[in-house]
Amino acid sequence: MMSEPPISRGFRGRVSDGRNARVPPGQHLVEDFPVLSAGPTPEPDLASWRLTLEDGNSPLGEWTWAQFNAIPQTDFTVDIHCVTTWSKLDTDWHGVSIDTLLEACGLSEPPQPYVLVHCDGGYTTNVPAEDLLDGKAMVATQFGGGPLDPEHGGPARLLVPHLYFWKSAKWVRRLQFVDPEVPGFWEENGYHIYGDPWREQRYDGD
Ligand SMILES: Nc1nc2c(c(=O)[nH]1)N[C@H]1C(S)=C(S)[C@@H](COP(=O)(O)O)O[C@H]1N2
Ligand SMILES: [Mo]
Repeated sequence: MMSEPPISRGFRGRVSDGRNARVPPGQHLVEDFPVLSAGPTPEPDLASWRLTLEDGNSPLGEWTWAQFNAIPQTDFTVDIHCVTTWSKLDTDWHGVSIDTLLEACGLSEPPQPYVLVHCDGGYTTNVPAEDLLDGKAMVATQFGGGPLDPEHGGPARLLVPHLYFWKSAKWVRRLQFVDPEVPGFWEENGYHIYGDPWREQRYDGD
C-alpha cells in the first residue's frame, strides 16, 4: 500500500487560504492518493483495448488506443471527493472530454438521457448524460503529467469530479446511453443514485 496518513483533523480548521471552502461536508483532505477497487486490477492490453459508445445496443463509435490518443485532448485541474470521506484538491488529469467523443460520433446531443458506464472487470456505474457534457467529464489517460497508474484505472478511466469518486469508473471501456436510468454496481448496493458530495448524497435516501 502506498497510503500515508491523512492530514490531521485539525488541518481543516487552520487553513485560511480558501481550501476549507472546497471541502464538502463530512470530508477531510488527503495529500496521498488512496486506491479503492472492488476487485483486482485488470492487466492492461493496449493492443486489444477499445473504447466504445453505444445508443442502447447500437454502436455509435469505437476507438483503438492509437485512435483515442489522436483525437483532441483536454486537461482538467479539479478536486475529487471519495464517499469514504477523503477529498484531494487540485488533481491534474489529461484525456478526452465526453463532448469530444460525442462530436466524433457526429452527435451534438446525447441520444438518451442516462449513461451506464462499463469497465474491464465488470464494474458499472450510472450517470445522467448531462453530467458528462459541457466540459464536466473526461476519459482520462494521464494523471499528474504521466500515464495513469493501472491501480488508478490505467490505461483509461472516466473522470466525473463533481460527483463522488465511485462514479469515476476505472478501466472504462464502454459508455452506453440508456433510458430509463440503470443503476450501476454501488448504486445497486445501497449507494445514492446520483452522488452529489455537496449535498452529501452518500447512500440511497440521503
Ligand atoms: N472499475 C472500477 N472503477 C472504480 C472502482 C472499482 O472498484 N472498479 N471504485 C470506485 C471507487 S468507490 C472510488 S472511490 C474510485 C477510487 O479511485 P482510485 O482508486 O483511483 O482512488 O474509483 C471508482 N471507480
Ligand atoms: Mo469510493
